[in-house]
Amino acid sequence: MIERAPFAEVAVHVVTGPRPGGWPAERDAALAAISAGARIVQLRDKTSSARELAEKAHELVTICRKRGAYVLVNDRLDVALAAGADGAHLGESDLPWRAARRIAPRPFVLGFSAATAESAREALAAGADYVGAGPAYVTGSKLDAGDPLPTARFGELRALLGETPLVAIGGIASGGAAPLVRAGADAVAVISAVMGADDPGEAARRLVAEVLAARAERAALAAKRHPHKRG
Ligand code: TZP
Ligand code: MG
Repeated sequence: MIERAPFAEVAVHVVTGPRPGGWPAERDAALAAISAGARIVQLRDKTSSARELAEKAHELVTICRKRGAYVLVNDRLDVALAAGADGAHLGESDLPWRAARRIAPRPFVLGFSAATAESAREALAAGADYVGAGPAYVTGSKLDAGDPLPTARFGELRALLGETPLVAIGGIASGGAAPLVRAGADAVAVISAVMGADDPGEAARRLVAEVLAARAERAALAAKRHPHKRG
């Protein structure tokens, strides 16, 4: 049994998505990423039935619990709760965020998608444990993702989120995480960088190292600017 790191320390969320070989291959890619240091798996699957989703979530929960990783379910709070997952990730067309928080009090983890300052304030007020913002870059994994956000947006969002982690998503691969973290993101979430990799473990390992190095750079810069402030 591996001890679970505090949620705010997590550097990389692996989000499931299409991989040749279907579910066992997608699950195994996510688990390889976990072994390589990603500490969150988000089950994202827009086509399975609720029953199938609950089975997949339950499989992930059983394995990830032993390995000190969190399991979140995209879109479906009901499935997340039924499967004993750690949390859910909800966008602007999923359950209303305040209602979700009422149904699922902490320590259940709720992440909300918010790409603008207004929406991020709403997410905070509704009780977000983290905010996901994207797309950071052009992505082929979400057809309605829209245009990439300006990198400076991650700085604006960071400034208003306080202690709440900001997770960047969308088109992030090796080399693309550091600029976002330097700008203000605390972690990155990826689908294709891991699901589409020949070696998902290696892809995750690189991303984790990149995020941690960029976080350290940002902290060092902040310490230089404000030598008496913590963090
Ligand atoms: N939300 C915004 S962009 C995106 C989601 C789910 C897709 C991320 O996938 P990829 O393959 O990492 O670009
Ligand atoms: Mg959604």
